[in-house]
Amino acid sequence: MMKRFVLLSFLLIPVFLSAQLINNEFVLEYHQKDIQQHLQNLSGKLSSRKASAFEVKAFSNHPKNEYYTLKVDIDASEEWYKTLVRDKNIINIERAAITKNRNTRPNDPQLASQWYLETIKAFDAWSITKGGPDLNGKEIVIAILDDGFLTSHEDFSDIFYTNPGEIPGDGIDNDANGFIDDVNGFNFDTNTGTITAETHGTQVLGAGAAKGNNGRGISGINWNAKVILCQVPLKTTEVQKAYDYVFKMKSLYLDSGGTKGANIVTVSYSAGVAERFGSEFPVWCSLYDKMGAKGILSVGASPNSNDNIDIVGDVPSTCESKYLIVVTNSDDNDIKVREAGFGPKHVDMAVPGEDILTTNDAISKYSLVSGTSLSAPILAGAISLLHSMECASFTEDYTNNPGNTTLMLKDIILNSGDPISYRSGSQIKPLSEITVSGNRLNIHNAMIEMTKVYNDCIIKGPLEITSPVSFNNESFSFKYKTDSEENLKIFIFDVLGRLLFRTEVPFIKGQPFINVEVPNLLSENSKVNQHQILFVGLIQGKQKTGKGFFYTSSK
Ligand SMILES: [Ca+2]
Ligand SMILES: [Ca+2]
Ligand SMILES: [Ca+2]
Repeated sequence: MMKRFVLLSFLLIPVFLSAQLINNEFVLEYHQKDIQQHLQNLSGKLSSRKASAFEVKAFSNHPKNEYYTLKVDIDASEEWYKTLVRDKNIINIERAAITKNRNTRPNDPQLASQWYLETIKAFDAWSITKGGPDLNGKEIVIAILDDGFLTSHEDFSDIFYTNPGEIPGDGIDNDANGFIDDVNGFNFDTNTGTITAETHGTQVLGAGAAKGNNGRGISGINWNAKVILCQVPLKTTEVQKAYDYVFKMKSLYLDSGGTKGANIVTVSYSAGVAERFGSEFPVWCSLYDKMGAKGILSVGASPNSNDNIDIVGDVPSTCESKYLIVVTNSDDNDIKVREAGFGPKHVDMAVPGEDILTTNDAISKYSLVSGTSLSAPILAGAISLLHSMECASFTEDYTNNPGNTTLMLKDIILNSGDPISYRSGSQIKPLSEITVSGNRLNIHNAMIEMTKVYNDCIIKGPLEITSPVSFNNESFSFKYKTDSEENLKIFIFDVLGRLLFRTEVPFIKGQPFINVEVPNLLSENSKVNQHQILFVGLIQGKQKTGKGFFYTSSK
């Protein structure tokens, strides 16, 4: 009995001594309506005289919201906590905590370059898609949670999601989603739609989503990303409110058939609570599953310290959700940066985060910075880019079965990366020893893997006929690839170069083949024999290609 007591005390001491936890603030998950009355009843049973002084608030204005924040008197906080943990009516309870931004260490701006774009094969990926809407023309949205964003930065032109149902600045929640004036997102610090500038968030935002090909600054991974901004103070309660908002906006989007809310496919957060475990934050961790079931793949940054987080802890890195990818930081030698977290159970992969040129404050505009903070949004940008691929069956699967399709996408991203290394003393060892996949992100490889899972994906490139030409008396068809959207001119020649047929068809986005009806034309053409070699020629703008095929008339 004594032994048990000693062990328990030992386990509890660090929890109560921690500076990160806010001992008298809690997040509760509760399914019944009148939590005020329930807590009132509980407080009457507590021995502390100060137990009756408590303040409970729903996360947002929804009448049946299942998340609440609870503040109690500090002297009664231990008794409250023990009672609430035992209370079967409370589904989950956690203490609030202070979060800390993952570092972005400034570096010498003279070294400025976007070296990592070649490493993660972004240029090859951009030959397939540069981002933009999905095949149904629906916007693809990245949610970013951070401390603030310089929205007026020159390289953020046209990158922000705009809530179609919200009128800015009128103090009214026009779309009745529970958030007043949430036009480009929401400020969870001030409870307004006004986003204000902070350096960390501005650096994170640019790495993932700076505007590409606009003649300014840098390029994010997705040239045409739409970002929904969630400004969060360094406190877990507000972080969870922001995740809950992301969940609600995606749910609204799905429930309204795309007319309300936002088509959020990924959410990135580059901060957390170090040396804590997901089991201490059950409400927070459960949000990743809730978002994941709706099709949101979350990205988290491991700490900027050479720690095994499986052992020392980190939140959200140690949340056990399948829908969360936790990244560590790799450098231009493809080696894990020493000051970056690892963990064979909880750190999934490496993404470059060292010496990253990104957007900065209004004075310096751009800056070279380092840290897992940059790795996370780079991955989020890559996830959104994969959603922009022209893969009809992927887009259909994602619409009909968002949760499973998101898990499939996660598998592709983890497994298509390139294996890299880490330093252990003077030795170089495989990263697979200390992370889940052992890989560093390779976006182009991920796209190639997508085409294997979904065989209707369109790989863009110079004009080329990519399949044999099939032919019968009525029509001919072939698969092709192109990087242009101009009309396609199609010609059929015989071996002597005589033109037998010509037509012009519009380029159709998302259709990787051409099928041309030629009723009676060839069979009535005296030049066409029953069996002969013909050639199809394809011209689009200044590009030309062609292919021979063996024609056999059925007559
Ligand atoms: Ca609103
Ligand atoms: Ca409004
Ligand atoms: Ca740019």
